[in-house]
Amino acid sequence: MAKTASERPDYSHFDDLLTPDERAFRDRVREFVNARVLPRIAGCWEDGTFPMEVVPGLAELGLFGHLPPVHEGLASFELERADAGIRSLVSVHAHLAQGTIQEFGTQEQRERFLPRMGRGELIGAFSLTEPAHGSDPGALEVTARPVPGGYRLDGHKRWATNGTAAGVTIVWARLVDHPDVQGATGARAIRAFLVEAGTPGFTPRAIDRKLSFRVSASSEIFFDGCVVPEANRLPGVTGLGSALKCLNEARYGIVWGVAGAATASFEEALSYSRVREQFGRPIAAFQLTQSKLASMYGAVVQSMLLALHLGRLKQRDALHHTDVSLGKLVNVRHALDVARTARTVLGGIGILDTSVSLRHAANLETELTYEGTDEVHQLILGRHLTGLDAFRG
Ligand code: TGC
Repeated sequence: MAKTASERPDYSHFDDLLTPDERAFRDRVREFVNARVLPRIAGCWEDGTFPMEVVPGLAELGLFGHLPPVHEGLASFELERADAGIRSLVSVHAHLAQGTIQEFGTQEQRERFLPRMGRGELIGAFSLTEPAHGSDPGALEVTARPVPGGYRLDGHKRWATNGTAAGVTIVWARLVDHPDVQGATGARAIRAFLVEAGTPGFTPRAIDRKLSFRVSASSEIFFDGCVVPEANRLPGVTGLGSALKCLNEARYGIVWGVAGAATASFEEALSYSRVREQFGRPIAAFQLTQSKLASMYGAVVQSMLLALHLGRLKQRDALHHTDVSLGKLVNVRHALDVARTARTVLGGIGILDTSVSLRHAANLETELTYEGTDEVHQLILGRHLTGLDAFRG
C-alpha cells in the first residue's frame, strides 16, 4: 500500500485525488494532531475535559478561519482521527458560531467578534436544541421579548457544544411581541442573538456523567431575564431556515470527521491482528478476521470517497443540503460498524483506554444522534426522493 509523505497508508490512491496544496495542508494538521493531540487524548477522556491548551495551535493552523471545503474536510478527518470532541470544538466554533456571524451578522458584529475568534481568544457556541425540542427545533420555546434597547431572553437550552467554554454563544429564540414577526407563526418567528459570557441571567452548565463525547464541553444553558442589546441581534436571520443552513456546515464536518474515526479504528484492528497470536498464528491469518478487515477497509474507502465527492460539490457551490444528509447518514453508519467491528478484533484489550476503537464507537453513538438523528436524515432523504413529507403526517 502506498505511503504518504507523513508515513500513513494511502488507501486506494486517495491522495492522487487531492491537490498538492490540499495534501500539504492535511499533512500539517496531521502532524499537529499526532504530536499535540493524540498523546493527551486518553487522559482527557478519563478526566472528561477538553485540552484547551491546544486551541492556540488549532488557530495557528488556520482552522478558525475560512478554508476551502476540501481543506476543511481534511482537517475534520484528521481531528476526529484523534477524537470527535476535538473536531466538534472546531466545527462548532468555526463553522457554526463564526459562520453564522459571517453569514447573518452586521459588519460591526463581524469586526467585534471574528478577529478574536479567529485567533482562538474567544470561543464560540451555537445553541438551538432544547430539552423538549431536539429533532423539531421549529417548536423551540426560549423567548426573546423586546425591552428598551434590546431583548430579554428566557428559557432553557441543552446540548450546546462549547457552552461553558464560550465567550459568545449564538442563541436561537422565538421572538415575541415584535413587529418583525407579526403574523409569523412557528419556525418563521425564530431569530438569533449573540450572548456574551458573563451577561446577567445567562448560566451555562456542564453536562456531566457522559458515556460518550467526554472530551467535549456539552452544556445546558439557562436564561432568566438575560438582556442583550439590539446590537447583538443577528439581523440576517429570517427563521428556522437560517439555523438549518448553518447546521449544514456542521453536518458536512461530520461526514469527514467520522471517516477519520473509522480509519483510526480500522488501523488499530489491522495492526493488532498482525501481532496477536492465537492457536499458534496471528489472528490476521484467520479467514474470519480477514473478512472483518476487508469489510472495514471497504467502509473506510467508501466514506473517504463520498466525503471528497461532497467536498468537490461544495467547492463548486453545487452541494444541496440533501447531499449532506446522505453523507451524514451513510458515513456515520459506516464508521459505527467499523469501530464496533474493530473492537471485536481487539478482544479484551479493546475495552481498555489504551485502545481507541471503543472510544470512537462511543463517540459515534452521539454522532448517530446529533446534528440530525439517523432517523431525521432518512426522512429528509425520503422527502427528497418522493416529494412526500413524513415528518408531520
Ligand atoms: P422545513 O419546512 O423542512 O424547513 C424550514 C425551512 O428551512 C429550509 N431548510 C433548509 N435550509 C437549508 N439547509 C437545510 N438543511 C434545510 N432544511 C430545511 C426549508 O427549505 C424551509 O425554508 P422556507 O423558506 O420554506 O421556510 O422545516 P421542518 O420544520 O419541516 O424541519 C424539518 C427537519 C426535521 C428536517 C429539520 O427540523 C431538522 O433538520 N431537524 C433536525 C434538527 C437538528 O439537526 N438539530 C441538531 C441541532 S445541533 C444543536 O442544537 C447543538 S449545536 C451543535 C453543537 O453544539 O454540537
